[in-house]
Amino acid sequence: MHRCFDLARLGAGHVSPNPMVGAVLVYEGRIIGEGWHRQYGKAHAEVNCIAAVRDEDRHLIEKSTLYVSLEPCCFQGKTPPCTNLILRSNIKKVVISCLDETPEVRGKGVEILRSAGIEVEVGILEGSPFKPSDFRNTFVAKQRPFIQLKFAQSADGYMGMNGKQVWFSNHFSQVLAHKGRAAFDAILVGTNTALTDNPSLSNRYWPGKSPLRIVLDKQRKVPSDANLLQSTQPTWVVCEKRLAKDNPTDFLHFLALAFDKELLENLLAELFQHRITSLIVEGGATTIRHFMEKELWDEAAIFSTKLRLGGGISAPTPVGVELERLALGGDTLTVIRNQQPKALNFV
Ligand code: AOF
Ligand code: ZN
Repeated sequence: MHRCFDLARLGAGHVSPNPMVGAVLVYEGRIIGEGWHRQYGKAHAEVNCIAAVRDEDRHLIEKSTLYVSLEPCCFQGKTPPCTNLILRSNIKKVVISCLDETPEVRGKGVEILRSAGIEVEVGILEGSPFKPSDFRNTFVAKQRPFIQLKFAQSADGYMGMNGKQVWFSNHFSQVLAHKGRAAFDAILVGTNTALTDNPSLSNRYWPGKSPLRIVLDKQRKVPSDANLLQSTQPTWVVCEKRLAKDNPTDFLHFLALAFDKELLENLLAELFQHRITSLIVEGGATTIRHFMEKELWDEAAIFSTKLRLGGGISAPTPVGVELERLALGGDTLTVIRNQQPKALNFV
């Protein structure tokens, strides 16, 4: 299953709003085929996995166990149901990590396989951090993107200085942060961060795409020459009112929303409509706290450094279960999973 997860992640940045999925076919301890969902609308992991089996091993398919990181689909979407392929291939055992929360599937894939006499195991590695199905399953079950709060903090618990950019995480942390940008659909910052740091929010240190940028700019304080308003990647300016001089282009979109108590819910509903399945909330502290107050977050990725700032803006303290702790040179990445993330189901 770990191998399935690794394969699945090769689809990061290419499959949204579909899930990343990986599959391996194992005969007596030997992998005879593996595959992953490579591109939205194209072949599923199971299809690529079975197609990858060499001619001399094809007679072993029906005696093999299929491991797959997500419940096989059972309806005709852009591609045919994988359950049909599994039945047709005469596979007798299927091991799955997570159910597919897509309403047309959600357990029906397993049911179809079991009622055909296939042995099915579900739930392997379900509690892992960064599960490849997290984005999709959160998106369909909670009707909002999977939300990661991401920030760096000093050894004495500060996230930055008032009105001044401070850079304190190391290059390993930066590379990993950009890997996240390649995998997530969108990245959001508040006005103060846009003004103080002038970030470009592009992905420069990892192969792959850059995410959709979103800036919360109620009163339109971010100047038009700010890095994040340049035409390198699609960008949404979320504001209270559109201005006459606004000039939307292919990459720049102005979204007028009321900056009231429901702002985040309304913004997330808009992202859901646009099939954005994953969002990084990059800062600043106030914006991150707004998401925390509403329990509108799934995971926090905190890069802790050894540097002491001696004062400044206190870092938020998201409460949840620690899923992972990773040493990155002198920095440490801690991943925390929210135990009570809120859904956005208006129905
Ligand atoms: C799988 N294996 O590798 C993936 C699945 O429109 P389609 O044909 O791409 O199908 C969409 C459905 O398939 C939806 O339920 C989505 O969660 C699932 N994705 N399923 O069996 C895969 N990527
Ligand atoms: Zn499928």
